[in-house]
Amino acid sequence: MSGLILALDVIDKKRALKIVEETKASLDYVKVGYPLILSTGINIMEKISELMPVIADLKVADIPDINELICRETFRNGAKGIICHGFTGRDSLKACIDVSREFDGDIYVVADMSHPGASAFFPDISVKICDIAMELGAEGIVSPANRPERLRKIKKRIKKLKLLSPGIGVQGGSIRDAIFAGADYLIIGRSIYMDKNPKTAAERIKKAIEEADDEEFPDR
Ligand code: O7M
Repeated sequence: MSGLILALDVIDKKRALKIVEETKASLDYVKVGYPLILSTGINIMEKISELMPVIADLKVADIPDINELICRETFRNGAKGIICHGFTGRDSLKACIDVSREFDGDIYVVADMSHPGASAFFPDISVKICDIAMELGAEGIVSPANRPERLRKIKKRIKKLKLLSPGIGVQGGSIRDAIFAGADYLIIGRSIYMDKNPKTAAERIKKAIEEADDEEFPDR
């Protein structure tokens, strides 16, 4: 069964918590990133984690010693998972994964991206990133749903590692394509929090995920 991760890219604390309260029955995780953390403070992760497990999307991409410090502070402040970049190489990613073990936390590694400019680097480096992430024991990979053929190749490569996929709705990807390509979790933001009723938007999306899951698809 595929899951739903809310990308909570709002910058108001009250609004953020209200959206989580309203939508949590349809969610598996809440992803918080720089917009919310920088505008409201790092404590927002503890607050949200009282309602839902939090994945901190910090796209960590520094030298190993600094990655270690970043990840430790992030786990200490309530994150269950952290999203890191993989292009920095094995030692930098290993520093993140070593810290995750201290907290029984999860590291997810970006292996491709959804915006047009990403094509300057991806997918040339995607397979290498996936292989390093698998070798080091990452929990999952992030790769976008608006490039479903690339997503499918990544899932074939990473097999049992979780595949988290953004780029749905506003960025052009579809729920069905993402699930057929092998996504385990869909990362969705604006289609939920910009809706005039985030609760029903999340319910609608959850239902569409369940329907796609139930469809027969030979190559899955
Ligand atoms: O559904 P949206 O377009 O409003 O939000 C998409 C979220 O996914 C947003 O939080 C982005 O930071 C994130 N994302 C991408 O849109 N594209 C990527 O290539 C990667 C991510 C991401 O989650 O990286 C970890």
